[in-house]
Amino acid sequence: KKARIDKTTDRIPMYACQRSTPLQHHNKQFTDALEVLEEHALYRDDPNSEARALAFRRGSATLKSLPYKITHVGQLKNLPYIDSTNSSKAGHCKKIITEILEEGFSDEVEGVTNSEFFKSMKIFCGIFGVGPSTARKWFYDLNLRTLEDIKTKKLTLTKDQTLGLRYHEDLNKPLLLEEANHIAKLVRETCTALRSGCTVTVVGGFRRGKDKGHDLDLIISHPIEGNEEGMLAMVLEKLDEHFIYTEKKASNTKRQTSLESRSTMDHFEKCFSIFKYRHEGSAKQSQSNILHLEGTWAAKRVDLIVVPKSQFAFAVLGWTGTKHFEREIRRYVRSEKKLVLTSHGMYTLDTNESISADSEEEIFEKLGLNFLPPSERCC
Ligand code: DCP
Ligand code: MG
Repeated sequence: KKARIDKTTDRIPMYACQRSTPLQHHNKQFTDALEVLEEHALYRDDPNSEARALAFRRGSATLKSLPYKITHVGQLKNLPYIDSTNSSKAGHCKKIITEILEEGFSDEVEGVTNSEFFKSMKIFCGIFGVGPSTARKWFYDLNLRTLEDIKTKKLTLTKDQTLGLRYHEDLNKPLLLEEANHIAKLVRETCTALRSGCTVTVVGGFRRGKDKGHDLDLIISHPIEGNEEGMLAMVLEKLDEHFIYTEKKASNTKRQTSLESRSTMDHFEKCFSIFKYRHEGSAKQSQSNILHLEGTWAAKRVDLIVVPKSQFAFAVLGWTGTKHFEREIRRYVRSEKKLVLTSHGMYTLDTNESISADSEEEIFEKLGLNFLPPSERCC
């Protein structure tokens, strides 16, 4: 029944959603190199950069799924997106891996890593609110290079970017699992106190088993459809003193049902925020369970997403990631199943009929995929 889609070369399936990809794998030396080239491609602005970036990520994702370490070139034979007779992009991945196998490093990767462009873009894009196009403007048009340059130059900044600079040091330190659990607990207790039965689910990297991340992603829901409504405003008000910044996005349920707007961005009511995380021992917990902020604290990024029960399984799947896993499962669904998968649901490509599911397991099942737990989606 669970027919594997055998668009496979040898035994490694083509789509990352068809194979297990653990967090810890055997080929980090190669995947780190390929992901530098992916990142570099994403920083550049030419018509091919997106496709180039994707090709490096696909090659990297194949290597991450291998249950052994690559030690010689012969092992690259038939690997999806690495060994392909008709793709120059796969050839590029193979060339890099071969270089590393033979020389211990890749000239091209070293060159990129040490380039002024890459180094500055990495710094600029590491600022909350700054993306590649702003970063490129700063680099090329204004000749800026360092964080100091950004801080001293009188630039016109968005609200996000101003905060991104103000809390730069905090926001560029990884958010630790322990801290994430602390914040999740506070949000969960606040939500359930406001409305009994309310659920708060950790998604994103922490759900995949990472022990640190760039932010905490939380889905707020309720077992009774409709009871999630209004939760965001209430929880933000209740936890007001814990937030430095909140950027609310209204839900847009009208758009979600029309085919053309099913882009990668979802339409849930959500909030991108900067949370004021107080360090252990620096606060007293009062009886009302509100933490009193005293002493040292650090700014941490937290995303809250409000999801109605009927879309919950899809939202959890869509927000658990990785970004590449999401891209792959959606590509598989469209090409192999003639369906559309989003964080809101699943629909037939031709008639736009909705197919429901109550759990991630059920979604995989209905897609003819073997279930992959979050910890095996680390592509
Ligand atoms: N995601 C999505 N659409 C969005 C935002 C996110 O599909 N508009 C998905 C892909 C991500 C996950 O949600 O894997 C969470 O996004 P993050 O950017 O927080 O990524 P991670 O949590 O995977 O990594 P990190 O540890 O850096 O936070
Ligand atoms: Mg995250």
